Amino acid sequence: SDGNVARIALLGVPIEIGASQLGTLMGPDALRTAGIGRILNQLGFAVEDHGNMAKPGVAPDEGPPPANAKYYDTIKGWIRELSERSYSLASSGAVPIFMGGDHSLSMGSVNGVARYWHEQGRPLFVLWLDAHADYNTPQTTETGNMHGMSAAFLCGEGGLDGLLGNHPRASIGPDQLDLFGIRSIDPLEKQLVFERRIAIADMRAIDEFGVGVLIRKVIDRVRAKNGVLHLSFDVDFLDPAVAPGVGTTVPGGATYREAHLIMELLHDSDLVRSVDIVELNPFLDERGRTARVAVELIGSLFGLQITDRRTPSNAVLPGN
Ligand code: NNH
Ligand code: MN
Ligand code: MN
Ligand code: MN
Repeated sequence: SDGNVARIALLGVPIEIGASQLGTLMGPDALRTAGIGRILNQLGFAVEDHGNMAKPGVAPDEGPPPANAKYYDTIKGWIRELSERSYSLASSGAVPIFMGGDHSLSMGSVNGVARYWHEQGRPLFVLWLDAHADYNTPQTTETGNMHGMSAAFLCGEGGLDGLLGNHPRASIGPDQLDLFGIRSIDPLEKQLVFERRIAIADMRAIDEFGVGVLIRKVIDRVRAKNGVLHLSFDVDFLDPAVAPGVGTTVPGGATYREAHLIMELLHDSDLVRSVDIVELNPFLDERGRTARVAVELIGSLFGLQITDRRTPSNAVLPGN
């Protein structure tokens, strides 16, 4: 062996209170049971499992939390600690996989890796595979659930400004986010996303152009800026028929093969340096199906191929 095997660091982040339904705290262990470590090992990676983060202690009292942000004080405890863990895992040279847990965790995981890549002088782009835009602020949300606010927070939107306390905030620009697979968006959230000119491939665009063309556009944009890519994979991106084990299923999602093709193209791009897998709710799953699909997709993302021959890329992109 070459002594320089790529390392993947697994970290479980069992947050559940950012979501509307309880149960995502079981996500990390379901992914382990479904074989996330084994499949990565078989692909030749050195896999280090850092276990699950412990529930943070009582957060310091910093005055009244913002309105319309449920469990703000508890979530701020998770996010501050996770941001530090994420920064040090990225600094160690490993590819971290953050196993959720609900999507509020991305406020910490992405903040940490963004801070690291900023120091390296490479912009971090974020691909948000999700049925939802997660671009709410406390001013626009209809539910107060913080898992619906993480993308907005990461792009520097106001309203949760004290969340990180004195931990560094490393926001990305709104032009470094790609929302992909979207089919549910709240009215004020929609307005904000359009004002910020966030790139969106909604399900209508996916139906019309296909994921191959649209993912290549994402990849080209990252390459053009010498950036790296964080994949934030909300399993409700998938159609509920493929992935029933989520609290917020929305009909009309990605098929099994569309999702695999995305992962295969991302693997070939060699740009992905960190990953979130979020919103898996084993309490709602059917005989482990959703956990298994998520692990199979991680396999494709890290190089599992149908044949060992590389597919020639001859796609012509619209507008290129
Ligand atoms: N937009 C809704 C909200 O803010 C739903 C968010 N739910 C998600 N996001 N599952 O991925 O509450
Ligand atoms: Mn989400
Ligand atoms: Mn979602
Ligand atoms: Mn590879």
